[in-house]
Amino acid sequence: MKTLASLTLAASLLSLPAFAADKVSFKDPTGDDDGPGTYKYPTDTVYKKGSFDITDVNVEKKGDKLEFTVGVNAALEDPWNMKKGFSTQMVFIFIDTDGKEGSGHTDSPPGLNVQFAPASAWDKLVILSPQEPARVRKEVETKAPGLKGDILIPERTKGAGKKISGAVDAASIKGDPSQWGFQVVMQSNEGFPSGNDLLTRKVNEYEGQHRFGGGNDADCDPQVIDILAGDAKGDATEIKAQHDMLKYECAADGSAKTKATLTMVHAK
Ligand SMILES: [Ca+2]
Ligand SMILES: [Ca+2]
Ligand SMILES: [Ca+2]
Repeated sequence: MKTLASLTLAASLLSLPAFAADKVSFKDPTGDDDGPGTYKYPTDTVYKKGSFDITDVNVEKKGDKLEFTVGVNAALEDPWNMKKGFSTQMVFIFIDTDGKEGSGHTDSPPGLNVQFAPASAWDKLVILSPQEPARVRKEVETKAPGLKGDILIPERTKGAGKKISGAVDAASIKGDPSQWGFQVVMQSNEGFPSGNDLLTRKVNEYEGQHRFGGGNDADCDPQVIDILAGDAKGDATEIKAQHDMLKYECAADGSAKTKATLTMVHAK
């Protein structure tokens, strides 16, 4: 028999408009690690098939930390001896905490060559990189000074099995994760980035030993390999949604005529 106290507690929980969740999860289909549909991996064997293919994303509150875990479709390796359990991947987790049109950033760190729709302007960005946090921080300070106040770099990022994870202080991002918008962008860790690129690997017209192919030699193409799209439940229809979102057009001089424009996904 239920006690009056437990019935009252149940009723009060039900009446809460938005019940804070400690965990938010998304899924992404496999086989869409081709950006807008045309991208090819670099030819060197360290860029293992499936290793840039996002399969799932989990955001979990653990005590005073917020932990981000991104799954890929291949066992992680550390061919460049970065000592973090992975080497070739780099993940950008964009978060829209307020859901307000035009509130936040619509531009991205240099090297991704994407922008965000005003309704999906991001407020915080968590970078999961196999580089030392000090190196990532220095890159952010010199190459994205206007964004640095909203970029968070975990003190420890690690790869194990097929999962890349890192945690930040929960207090550094305000609100309830179940109500936030997310966009997770897979790139490749480039220790010798070109020009002003923030540790990102270039996508060119033709793939090379350390260059993705299927894009453009200039910076009008979105230099991203996999993103979340649609309802982010891993449905095959999300592949087309991703390819549509990453559509771009280059002008004759290599500047962006139409830049790929990202939107957020939401937990449902
Ligand atoms: Ca995927
Ligand atoms: Ca390019
Ligand atoms: Ca995807």
